[in-house]
Amino acid sequence: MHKKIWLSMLILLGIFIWLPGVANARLSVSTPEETIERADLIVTATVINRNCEDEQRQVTIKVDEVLKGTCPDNIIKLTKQKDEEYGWGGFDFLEPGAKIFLLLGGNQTGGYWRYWPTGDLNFLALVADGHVRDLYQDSKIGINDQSWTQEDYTKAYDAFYQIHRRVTATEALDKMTKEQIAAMIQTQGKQDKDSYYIEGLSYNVADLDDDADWEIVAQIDGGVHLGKCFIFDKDARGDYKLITEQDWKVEQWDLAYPLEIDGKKVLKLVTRTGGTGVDVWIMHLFYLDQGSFIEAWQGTLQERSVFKSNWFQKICGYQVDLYSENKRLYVWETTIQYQLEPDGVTPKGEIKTDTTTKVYLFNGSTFIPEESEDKNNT
Ligand SMILES: [Ca+2]
Ligand SMILES: [Ca+2]
Repeated sequence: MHKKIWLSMLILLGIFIWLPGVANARLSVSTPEETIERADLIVTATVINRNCEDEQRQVTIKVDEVLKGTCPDNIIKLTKQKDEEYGWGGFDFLEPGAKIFLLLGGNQTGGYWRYWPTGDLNFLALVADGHVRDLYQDSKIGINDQSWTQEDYTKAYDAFYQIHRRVTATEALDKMTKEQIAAMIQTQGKQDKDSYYIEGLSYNVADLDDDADWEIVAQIDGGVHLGKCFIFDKDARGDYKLITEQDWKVEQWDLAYPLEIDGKKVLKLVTRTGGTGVDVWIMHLFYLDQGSFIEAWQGTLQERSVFKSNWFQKICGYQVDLYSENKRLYVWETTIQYQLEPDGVTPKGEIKTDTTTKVYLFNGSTFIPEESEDKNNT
């Protein structure tokens, strides 16, 4: 209530600012905290293009992070006509390539979103090294008896940024310890607490589901063919929850290049299994769906086995045709079989090879063999 009265006083009294060349100008400005509150949208962005003409300025930015509000557009254009009395105010953007912290107003009209700076001044600051650094084209603001300097704005904006920004993977990892991850596995895992081989634990963070949080991927190596893997996802309360525990010895998390399939971020994981004389590498395709782990497909990548004097080998390749209607997954499999000489290495007699191709279709959830799809349709 008190705040409301104060606000309306501001409007009545007007706001005096010190702007070069403009004495006691009346522009739309507010205190650092009020500017943050007034903004519909607060983002960090990269300046892509800047066009300054005599009477109009236009800047194009690419949104990097949304810190407040919802922003349906990745690319935003801001335009301002020159004001005869006040000139450009603070509408003077940086060179293309600059990283900025920007406070915006926005609304939807006629099916399109329109954006504009929050107020006439102090809506733009530079971002560097994970902090809001300097207010750009700053102006000292005086409202009644109080005044706010560039530092006041920068400090308030940086404080807001630190709370709402997405931390980098390195920063997220710095906040975790192996003991914490081990404790999470021991308390949430399906096995008995003391049966996990924690000495073999390693972990990393990755964005598996395109939300603002990092997911944790962890694995335990217990031997050539023995291991476990775990994925933790943050729940609505901000706590990490174990969403899958697999008896997989992970050889490779291939998380950097997801396949975009039906809006799902499908990732690759290679595991290894086997036993005496048998060594098998398996490819898994998986994704997270609303906090659930879904394995979309698994298949052999390589298999080698020696049984007495028989050598068996399987070599496979796969490729998803992302341009096909059902995101067809092609799998090529070549088998090689022969007898071994007594040295256990040299082939003896005929080498039998056979290559087959299998096709799978994505049914919206997993990859199923094409033949079963045909059966379903007839
Ligand atoms: Ca995520
Ligand atoms: Ca998540």
